[in-house]
Amino acid sequence: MTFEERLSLLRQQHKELIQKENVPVGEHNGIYKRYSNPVLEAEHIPLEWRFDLDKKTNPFLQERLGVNAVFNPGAILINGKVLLVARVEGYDRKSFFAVAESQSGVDKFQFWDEPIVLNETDSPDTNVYDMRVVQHEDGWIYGTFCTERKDPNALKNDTVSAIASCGIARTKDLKKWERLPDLLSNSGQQRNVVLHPEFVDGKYALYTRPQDGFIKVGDGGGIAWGLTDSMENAKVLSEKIMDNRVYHTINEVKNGQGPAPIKTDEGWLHLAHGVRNTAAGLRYVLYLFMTDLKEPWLIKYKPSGYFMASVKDERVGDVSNVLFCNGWVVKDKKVYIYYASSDTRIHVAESSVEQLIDYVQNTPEDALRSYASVQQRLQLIRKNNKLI
Ligand code: M1P
Repeated sequence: MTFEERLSLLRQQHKELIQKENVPVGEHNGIYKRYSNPVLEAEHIPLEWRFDLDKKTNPFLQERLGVNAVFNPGAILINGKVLLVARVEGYDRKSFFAVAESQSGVDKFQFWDEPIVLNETDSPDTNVYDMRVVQHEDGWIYGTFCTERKDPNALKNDTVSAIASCGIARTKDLKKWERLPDLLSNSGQQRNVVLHPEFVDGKYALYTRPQDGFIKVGDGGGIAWGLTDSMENAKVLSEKIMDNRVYHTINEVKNGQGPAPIKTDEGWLHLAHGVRNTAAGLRYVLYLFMTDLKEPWLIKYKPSGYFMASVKDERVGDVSNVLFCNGWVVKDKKVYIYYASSDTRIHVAESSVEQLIDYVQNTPEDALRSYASVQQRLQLIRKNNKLI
């Protein structure tokens, strides 16, 4: 095949992929429905970002800068379009952010011409990932993300230990970003920091996740709540755990706030991830809860167990058995949940605010013991049997 033929084939395959329509698949839980195809994968990345398309310098049309995965996107609705700020990870293991947009929110996502250029602070990031994108009532769109650097106190031969902190940037259009200083807090490590969209007591409010080690939570852990006077020099001096880790539950090992919560008449709807350990490694699932409208750190409803866990092809990837979500949008009364599976690809699930409120308010809480869990189920069975 000539250079020209191969290029034309690559272009054709890419076009077909990004124009593919997506359809809901039969899901019978009454809570949400999944869509059949991932909305973004590594293959969606434009050819110009991966190949040198100049025949003179690349006669074999080789891929020069491969992309390994596209996952964990922030999400925002602007002028009726869904914009995903995806985590794009190259073969070199470095992640960066790139915006892809779609009119429908379920298919035909297309990347903008170039990835986001995020300036560094005085302490350059080694890796940045998992941006939460929030339209704040102060008028700015904020991105909070994880910035990872080598632990300066690591022993000489330790090439693994890292420090995770919360990076902050803001924008009006997702094109031009202003990098702000990283969040200061008393915790050794911070990932999964999310900005609450409204002021609380005149301050910016953050959902944090204090932990002692990069992977291990140590004495920390749990989704916490903290306030800061400004986002230009964000500083959280006190973090109050609002959703703790609990023995033998889906978030026994750790958890983290997903996207910013959605405001409803009944309270703030939250989506989070919970992690437990297994013989096969960590298992990440998604769960939902609702907090008080005026005091968003107070949990009013928390259904037992998970809301979504990986199924079928979602189960396998770079880090298998992981569902992670840091982006959702409300569009035309529907809620689109952009979740990533196994640190590899992005999917969408569709629900509505009404369905999610019903789910959080009417699903029993975790009974915490097998006996009590059977009682919950008996209650359901006997109620149903009376209907016959
Ligand atoms: O590999 C699973 C996830 O692990 C981390 O999440 P957490 O901080 O909750 O452990 C992040 O690296 C996330 O990107 C990743 O999907």
